[in-house]
Amino acid sequence: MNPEPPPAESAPVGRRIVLGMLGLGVAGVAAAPVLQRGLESALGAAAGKDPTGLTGLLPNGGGFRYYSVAASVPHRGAADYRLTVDGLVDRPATYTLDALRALPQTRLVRDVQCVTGWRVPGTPFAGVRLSRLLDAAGVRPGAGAVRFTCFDGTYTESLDLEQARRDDVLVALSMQDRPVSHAHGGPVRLYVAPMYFYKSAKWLSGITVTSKVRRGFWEERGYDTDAWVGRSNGRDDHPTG
Ligand SMILES: Nc1nc2c(c(=O)[nH]1)N[C@H]1C(S)=C(S)[C@@H](COP(=O)(O)O)O[C@H]1N2
Ligand SMILES: [Mo]
Repeated sequence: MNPEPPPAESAPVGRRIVLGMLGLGVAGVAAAPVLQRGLESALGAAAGKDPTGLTGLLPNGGGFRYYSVAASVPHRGAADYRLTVDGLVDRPATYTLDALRALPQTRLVRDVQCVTGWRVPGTPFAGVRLSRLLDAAGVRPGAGAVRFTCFDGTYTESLDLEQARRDDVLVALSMQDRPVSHAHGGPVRLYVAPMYFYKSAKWLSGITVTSKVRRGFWEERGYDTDAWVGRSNGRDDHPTG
């Protein structure tokens, strides 16, 4: 599948991610636009052959772009999906998809904002509040953060406990009022409404309560763990909203 050339305002999508993938990490992210533009032509060929589909536009995505740092991701559904909650908790648990569906669902409609500039206004997400799962597990004293792992085998994310307990942080089962598709991280993804979309880990399979924040995939590569939209280094050199 050949990714379409991205629209002009989001051309940096491939560039920034490729910088990260090449291990330039913090240096790459923090680099002046001039440096990035210089590198862009050098990286153009690599971006065009990007095996992860990082630069792909979702066919029916309604403005969303497909992101995966893993080259391929297994499909999971009601029969084989599991979400584990463990770490510094009194009652570790494993949820099936049906078990998550049986819990009270919360629906939020907010704007989605990626650090690379694209934005999708008014997107409905619904699912179980993360705080509910944490309460069910019984967070132990001394816990300070939550680490998220994914069944793509690669991506990780994190929140401190106060952020994780917010009402607008969901373990999402639906997006755009449909079950979360595989491409969007289904059957279950995290949705952290007030933060840049990289916090919203796709293909969520693990929630581990930890003592301290352990940086996630993009955070290891220079992006803020406290990724409040408009109030973190996720705001790049070409904001669109
Ligand atoms: N597992 C996983 N989750 C992920 C990512 C990823 O590469 N892998 N990319 C993040 C980024 S940078 C964005 S913008 C969104 C993209 O979500 P979408 O593919 O549904 O548009 O997922 C976030 N969650
Ligand atoms: Mo993103």
